[in-house]
Amino acid sequence: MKALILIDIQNDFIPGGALAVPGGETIIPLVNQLQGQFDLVVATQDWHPAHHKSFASQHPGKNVFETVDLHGMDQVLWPDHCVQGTEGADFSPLLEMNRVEAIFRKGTDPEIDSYSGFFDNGYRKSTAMGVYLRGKGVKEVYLVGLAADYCVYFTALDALKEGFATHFIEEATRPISPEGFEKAKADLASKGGNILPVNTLL
Ligand code: VGL
Ligand code: ZN
Repeated sequence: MKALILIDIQNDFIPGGALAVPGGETIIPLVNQLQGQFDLVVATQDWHPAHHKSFASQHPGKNVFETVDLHGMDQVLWPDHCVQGTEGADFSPLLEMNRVEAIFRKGTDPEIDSYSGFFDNGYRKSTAMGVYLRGKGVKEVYLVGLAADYCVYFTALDALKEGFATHFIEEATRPISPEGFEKAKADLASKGGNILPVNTLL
């Protein structure tokens, strides 16, 4: 069984949103087209309470994109984004959601960030996405969505750790930073991930 995981394709990560990924909207037609090739489609949703500690607004005197220490871990400070119940946290209206069988929400604990769809950044809690996918007989996961150098990358790392054959579909993701994208791809490839050009699937 092969699963397609749609990562954080939410209004705030698309131009016009609070933490827009350049060109983020351009992946959506491709993501919609790819869904038909998979046995199972699931999605993750960044879903923060209003005063989440990953927000620069919660650290007086600090700026967006600075790094601080948060409970012993490095934390990049983000603009307020994907606040629970807001339009920014909604999936893009352009994204086909009918085939999505489950949605895994993350970033709900105000004290810790969560880039991966499997665990928070400190591995304190699981979303149970791994258990769910195994329960469905999934052996291979294909990752698409936003942002390539944060949530897609960290989800891919955990997918590898969880024992899934892991494919990162290059053209169906966009990064916050181009350097971050190159580093993420090199690191994933070195750890056994497959950087897959989309034309092999179409
Ligand atoms: C993300 C930064 C903060 C992402 C989420 O979806 O890549 N990045 N929260
Ligand atoms: Zn977030």
